[in-house]
Amino acid sequence: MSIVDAEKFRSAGFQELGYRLSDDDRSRILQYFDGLDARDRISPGFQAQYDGEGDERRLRKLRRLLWNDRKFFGPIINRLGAPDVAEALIGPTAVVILHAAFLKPAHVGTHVAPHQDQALWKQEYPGAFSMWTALTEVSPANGGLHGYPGSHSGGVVQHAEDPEHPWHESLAHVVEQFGDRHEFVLQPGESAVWDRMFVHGSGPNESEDDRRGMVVVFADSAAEGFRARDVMTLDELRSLADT
Ligand SMILES: O=C(O)CCC(=O)C(=O)O
Repeated sequence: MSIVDAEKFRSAGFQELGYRLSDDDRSRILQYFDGLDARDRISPGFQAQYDGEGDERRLRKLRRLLWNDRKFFGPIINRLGAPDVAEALIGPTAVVILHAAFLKPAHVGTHVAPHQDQALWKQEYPGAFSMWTALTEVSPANGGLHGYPGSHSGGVVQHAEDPEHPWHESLAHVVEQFGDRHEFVLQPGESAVWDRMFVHGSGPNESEDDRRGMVVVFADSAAEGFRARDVMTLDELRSLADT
């Protein structure tokens, strides 16, 4: 049986997948990010962003993880079952286009404004979805992660500049129209998937503990005009699995 129920996913725009990432892999990833967080400077290839300033400065976001270190992240993404999820939701032409970490550090972690991923991308990616995995506990107490069931069904909604949410354009001004908000309450190692149009965001982290997550984004390389800066096919990804 597939990890994901494609029909339910298409109707709600998201689905929680339960426990996908082993504690071993999770500790290895956390150590990896701690190592980067402890450095004054890290490779520009990670396109690092920070929350907080001075002594309080902490890593907020890292990008292009798989392309920076395919030997480390390739086997882990395979063990997560991500290639099978991509095959179930997109088909054999699915490719990875993005792989990032959202590290929302304790005390200084800022919110992620409600948005649709597709609205923030320069390219149109029909069929694209994200697989987000909790590396720590995730709940409203630490900034959490939330989304709006069914919000994917009306296509791209106009986003706006929002001084309260500096990282990117936001749907905060119209979020009520999407109805009840679903709070993702995830245990470490649990994953969720969402559609490229699914409206989601997260709060500031005022707690004592980091709230960390890692996201892999898949798109359909067979879509008309498909192009992306980074592309990894399912065959390439599966070739990185441990033998
Ligand atoms: O991890 C978060 O707080 C937000 C994640 C997100 O917006 C995304 O993966 O598109």
